[in-house]
Amino acid sequence: MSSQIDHLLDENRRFAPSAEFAAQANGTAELYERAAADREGFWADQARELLHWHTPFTEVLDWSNPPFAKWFGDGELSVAYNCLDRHVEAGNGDRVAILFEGEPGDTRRITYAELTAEVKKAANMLESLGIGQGDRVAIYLPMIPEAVIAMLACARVGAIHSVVFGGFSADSLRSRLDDAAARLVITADGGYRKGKVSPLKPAVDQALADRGTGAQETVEHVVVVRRGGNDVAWTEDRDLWWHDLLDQASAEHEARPFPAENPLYILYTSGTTGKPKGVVHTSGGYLTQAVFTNKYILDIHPDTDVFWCTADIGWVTGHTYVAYGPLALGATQVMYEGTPETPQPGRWWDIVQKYGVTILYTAPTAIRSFMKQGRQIPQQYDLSTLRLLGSVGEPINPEAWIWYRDIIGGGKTPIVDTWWQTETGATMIAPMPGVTSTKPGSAQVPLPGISVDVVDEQGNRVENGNGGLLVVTEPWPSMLRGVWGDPERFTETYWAKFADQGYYFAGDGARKDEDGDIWLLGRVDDVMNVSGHRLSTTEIESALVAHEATAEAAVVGAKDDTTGEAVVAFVILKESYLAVHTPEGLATQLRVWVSEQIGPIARPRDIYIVGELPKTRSGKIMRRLLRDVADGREVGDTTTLADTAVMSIISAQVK
Ligand code: 7RM
Repeated sequence: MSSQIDHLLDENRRFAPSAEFAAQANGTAELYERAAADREGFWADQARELLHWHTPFTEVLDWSNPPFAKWFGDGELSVAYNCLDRHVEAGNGDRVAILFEGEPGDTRRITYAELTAEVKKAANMLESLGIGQGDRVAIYLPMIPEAVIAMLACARVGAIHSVVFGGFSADSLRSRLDDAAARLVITADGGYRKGKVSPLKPAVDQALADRGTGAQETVEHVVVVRRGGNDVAWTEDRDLWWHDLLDQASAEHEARPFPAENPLYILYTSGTTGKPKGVVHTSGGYLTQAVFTNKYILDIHPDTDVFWCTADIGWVTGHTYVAYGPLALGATQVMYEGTPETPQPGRWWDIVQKYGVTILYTAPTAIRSFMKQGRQIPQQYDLSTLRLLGSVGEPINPEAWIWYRDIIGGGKTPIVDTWWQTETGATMIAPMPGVTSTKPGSAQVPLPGISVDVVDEQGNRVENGNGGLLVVTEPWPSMLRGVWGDPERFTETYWAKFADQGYYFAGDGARKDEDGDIWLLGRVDDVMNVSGHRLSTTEIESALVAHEATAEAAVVGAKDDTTGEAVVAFVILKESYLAVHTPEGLATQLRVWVSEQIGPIARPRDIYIVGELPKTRSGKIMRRLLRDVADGREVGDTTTLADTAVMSIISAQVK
């Protein structure tokens, strides 16, 4: 089978950085030169410059037993000290670390001194419960400061946290608790979502209910943060209030160093099939790349910027760009608990205006949903403080990119499209703002010190202008160190496909353009084969979104007697178009449009106009479920969907 993916869509717009932006940017072209001259030396320099080491390392990379890497292996550091104490010791204790905005409108300003004190108390609390190095702690919390405090407290005592999305069901929680053999669960009496308190504790109770199963055996305590204020069922001796424990805990706690390779966290990724994989990240290398990318790709200046990454802490983006990276850098950041449309559709822009946010980092799914509502909503707010915008999680279609820059960024902000994965731990491919001229829709270039390529099925590099499979060709500091409890699955999933070359297989399709810039084309599993042509979901979706009536689109390959697979599109229309056009008329228009834009081969056989698309909590479209609908099969596992009702609505609509 050929891995060549046909290329259909050309995008020729270019945006050079302004002289003003380039003059103040952290990043410089020289970083690329330094890294190219000595990759490992470059990362060693970054680790020394950006972090405090209790015991300096002498070894940089140990790759003697691939794919099991060790970075800075004989060094020792405290991740929590790097994120907290050192800023206080440097005289920045009064700097605000977290500007918290609750969904109901309550606010908290937490300085570095205050955050450090809270984490010290929480670390003492963990130790009083017998939690120490290597123990697993599950965190099942809303987006409130306690989530970050709990993560950092685990890091401080050398325990391994496993954050589980607050939206996941009792079953998903249970399987994660079982797999990691968690000793402690930290949860809340609820969190605010869409104007209501959404409970969390009942799911924990249910996950621990069946006597004799794994989690029931290992979980000793459930610590409950009071947030929603609602009553909770209480299991005596097992359940404890967070505030009771913290009130009793001392605010003195020395940050002990741990080896650079001490595991920091497990984060479960569901993937498309099989049981969730517990991706393992460790300390020194992870934190190095986390800080590096916050500084040079997100261009955070800790003394002047107000950074806002909108990701939930249940997603890896919330680990690297809310909890660890910004805090290790000493930055000030906004943390928002609720949903974007509560209590009104302009809530995010209200927050940007209120706190003077300068850097916004969010996902294409959010941008497209704002496009759907229309520009008149953000235009009611003063967004002029924004100076840089970031995108993560999916390919950002050129139309959404341009809208983001024009409507949110006032036509002047650089946009950094950052490609990475739970497994990579931090950004791998992105333009460097102030250095790279950006191209709407392309993540463009690997970071300094990161080596990626696009190859065919045999692992041969493809020429510029061609598509294939994205690989990482050299180990990197924040790479996953394994799959929890399953080294074979680690090797099999990521390293077996290109074992001869020793490449990491990312599972994404990609193309290199004539300049060698990288365009992500979606998951390889989602690539369609229409009459022998391999078509990427991304390009057809981008063409659909480029039509003025379309807000969002998902494309899948459905079984077809004549062409093998046929393109089937699920499309959400902009609100203003729904009122004046019939769905049938628009579907016909869109089929013609795609044909004109990128060629008849990509013309959708069927277009379904829908109200919602099935998405994970981090906003990724679950095309696998749409494929089930398009093929007329029963819809598969929907447990990781943000809203499980969506699939029944779509199935009913299609029938
Ligand atoms: C950070 C994160 C990883 C998958 C990855 C891609 C897709 C992420 C981009 C992107 C195109 C991007 N971690 N992806 N970022 N595709 N351009 N800038 O999303 O583990 O949840 O997902 O997400 O398919 O493999 S993740």
